[in-house]
Amino acid sequence: MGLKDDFYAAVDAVHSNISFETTTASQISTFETSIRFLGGLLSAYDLSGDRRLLSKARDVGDMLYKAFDTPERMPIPKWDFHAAAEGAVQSSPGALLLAEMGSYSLDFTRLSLLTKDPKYYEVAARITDILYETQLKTKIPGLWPTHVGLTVQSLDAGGDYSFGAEADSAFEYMAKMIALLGDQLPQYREMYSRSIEAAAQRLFYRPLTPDNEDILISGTARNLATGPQTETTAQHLSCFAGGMLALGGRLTGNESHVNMGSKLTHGCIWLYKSGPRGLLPEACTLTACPDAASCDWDRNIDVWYDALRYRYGSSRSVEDIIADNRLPSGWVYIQGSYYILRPEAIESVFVLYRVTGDRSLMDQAWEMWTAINDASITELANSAIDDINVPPGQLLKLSDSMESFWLSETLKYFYLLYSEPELVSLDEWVFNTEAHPFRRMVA
Ligand code: DMJ
Repeated sequence: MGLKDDFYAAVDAVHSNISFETTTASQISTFETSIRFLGGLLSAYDLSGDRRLLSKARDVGDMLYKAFDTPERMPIPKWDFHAAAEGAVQSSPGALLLAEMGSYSLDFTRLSLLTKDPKYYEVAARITDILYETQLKTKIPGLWPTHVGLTVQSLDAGGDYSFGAEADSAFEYMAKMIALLGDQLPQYREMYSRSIEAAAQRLFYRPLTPDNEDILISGTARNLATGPQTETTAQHLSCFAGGMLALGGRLTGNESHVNMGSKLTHGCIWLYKSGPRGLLPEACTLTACPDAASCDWDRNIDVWYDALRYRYGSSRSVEDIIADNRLPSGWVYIQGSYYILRPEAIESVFVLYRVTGDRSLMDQAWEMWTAINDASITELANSAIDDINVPPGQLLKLSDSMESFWLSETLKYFYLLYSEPELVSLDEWVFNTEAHPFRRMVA
């Protein structure tokens, strides 16, 4: 943005005032520290070349490396940094969330490349090898569950599979490692391709919409006694998938992925457009078209009504259920009505725009921006919102909180969407999951 004085003032402050040798927190999140602190410092170094940032990144990497010092060589997700400093014996918990296990590859690999010390890459690669070995042996081959065991034998522990909460970036990093390394490790291409093949069968569905849009949503697959079943959920977090397929499709030369990525991105744009106050809440449940190839609202409206009766009972009319719950057309349930300024939808719009050059995406993003800013702006900044599904005319209750990803991701993707494509070109840069750009090895 050209804000160089502010940037260097921040670098001076990081250099002089921030130490990663101590913390007042009793525990730290290994995953969040990696994607936000390590990723942020590496990216700032890649963008500026200021070696003070690389030195700090190395401090964070060395600190995090200790969290992998367990018998299984798996990370401790909520890590007692102080006990570790005193030399306590460490062990991983019996199970991990997939995102907590599989989201180190990009940041740790970039750190190894920049420091020329392979140890960070090696801890992440060990996890990649386990994921590779188990990927086709799970209950939904190609996908790993959200809850995973620590070994090859116990990995397929959970029963839920999705690109949403607790899993997302493990999948995202398969595609992004292809970008970072210029496709030099075929393992990542293979893992990315396997996961998309499975997701197209088990996670993606076409929602029933009043205008019969040909779009896709990434839902949840649950393993039941009768076999895997797709649940028609929609999470804000899953909206990164459109961008992942657009990028992955372009990198692997698979245009069908780019097309699916476009449908998924337009699915999230539709969710914003039809959602309360023009926003997509954290999580909701929709209605799937019975036949994805041809889906007519008028002919299928009973499918929506039946889903409503099934969820809310048949003692009230569907009209009352829709009105009482303030449900947009085709929506069945809003299980998370809060809004925390997340980036995933605009992230996919940005990536799809850079991949396809489709300028109509800018207009659609502007509608999203207007709705977000109108609902969340305060005198000082933008705030998360406790509940966006309140009666029309009622003031929204702001939560007086703003996650760092509003600045590092959401605003950055909006800004870059309206900038020239040469600014942080995707031919030269790959974004980590917190939207910190790393320089790619091969343009
Ligand atoms: C970010 O911290 C990252 O994108 C992460 O991978 C999951 N989602 C949040 C923002 O929603």
